[in-house]
Amino acid sequence: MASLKEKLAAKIPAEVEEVRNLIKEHGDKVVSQVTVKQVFGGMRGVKGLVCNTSLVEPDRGLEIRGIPIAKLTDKLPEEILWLLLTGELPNQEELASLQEDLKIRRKVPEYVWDVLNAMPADSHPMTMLSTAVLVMEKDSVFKKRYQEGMKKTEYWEPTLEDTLDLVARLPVIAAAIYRQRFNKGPRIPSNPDLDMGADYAHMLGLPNPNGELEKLMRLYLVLHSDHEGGNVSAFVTNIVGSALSNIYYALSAGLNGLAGPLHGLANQECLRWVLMVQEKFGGVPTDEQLRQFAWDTLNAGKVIPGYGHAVLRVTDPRFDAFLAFGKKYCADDPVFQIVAKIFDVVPGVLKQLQKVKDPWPNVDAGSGALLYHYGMKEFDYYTVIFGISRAMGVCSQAVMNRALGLPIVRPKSVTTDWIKKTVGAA
Ligand code: CMX
Repeated sequence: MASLKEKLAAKIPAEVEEVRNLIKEHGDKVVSQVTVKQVFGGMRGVKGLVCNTSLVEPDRGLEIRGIPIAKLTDKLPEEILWLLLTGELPNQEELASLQEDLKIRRKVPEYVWDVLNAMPADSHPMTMLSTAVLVMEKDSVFKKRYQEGMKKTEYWEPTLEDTLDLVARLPVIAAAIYRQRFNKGPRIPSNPDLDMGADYAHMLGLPNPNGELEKLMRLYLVLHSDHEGGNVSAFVTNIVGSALSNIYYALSAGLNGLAGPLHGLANQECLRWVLMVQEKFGGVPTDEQLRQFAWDTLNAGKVIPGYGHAVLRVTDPRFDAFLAFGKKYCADDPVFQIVAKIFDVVPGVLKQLQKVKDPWPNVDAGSGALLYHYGMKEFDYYTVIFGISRAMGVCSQAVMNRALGLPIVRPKSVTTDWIKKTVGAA
């Protein structure tokens, strides 16, 4: 049975060869053009990056290594990690070997706790997560091997080592942040008999009725794991990593991007909005009340969190998966019922705005209500769960980028004057 590293070592040479030949034979062919609107519009739609771990098509949503996310919702996060890296789902033996490896790596260095304890008590949980990741940089295997002078073709190996250390430790760190930041009592030690999602649920210390919280955590970690290469967290991790900064530096930077309200923080903002609805109407509102509330939000110059997307033009299949979970396990919960009603009403409102290209819910629209249902009422924390999941995708991308020997990223910027001259504007 091959370990993850052996499996990758066997696959990488062919991928490197494929890309080398592609560049040699077709290197000068055009795959994308850039308009002035795109230059000023966040490069939307410009094809200038490679990401083989996943793809997001506007009309289909996330596919991990060619498999639609809807077909992966019963998988474990560890299986998704293997899939992201190798392009295949693991067999039982491979999964067992990866889980064993991750369990050994779960031990968090003591200095991480010292740093977290020294932070201001009201620090945002995402700041705590990003800091904890950054402080572990001193133990990076990549950094050590680079200083010793390794060959470029070996870069991916210590990046994989760092990735596995990080992925294994992040749930432990994230659970500790939850307990420290929200005065939930001492840290709960990891249970080596549990898989990643179940162990995370266990370390949070929240009720786990009929094992539902651990089911939710597994699903959560699977759904947020990757979303191709151009979203803020993936892009930032990629750019920082391309300078050969180790993955701790790169992931910490990516997490800082995830902490923005237009990206990962939208899930905490979304639940805030749902609870405002609940408070204002004393429960589930009528369609008309909700429509008016949505308009009030928009007229106040705010976005409706959890709706819209830079790439998607259909309901996010990850939202569908959360909705299905809610219908199965907590259909009677009024907060979940409001989420379902928002899905009925808000797309119609956003369509009327016309400028919104995607009126449909994204992943952040439904997840918060489920966490809330299982007793996690501290919505400032929600993006942390997104972060530990997203780490699997962006770190896998980093391993592949190093395997392919991709260079430092350095697109060209121009001035507004240059653009004016180039397009013949007055
Ligand atoms: N509510 C109100 N207005 C919205 C909107 C929403 N949910 N979604 C888009 N718009 C507005 C934009 O703000 C923009 O307005 P201006 O031209 O006045 O600036 C206009 O519609 C066009 O935007 P777009 O091309 O449809 O969307 P973008 O690619 O620029 O932005 C996104 C995408 C996600 C930032 C945006 O839809 C948004 O702000 N949504 C709410 C926040 C959110 O849910 N973010 C999470 C996304 C998923 C994730 O990364 O985690």
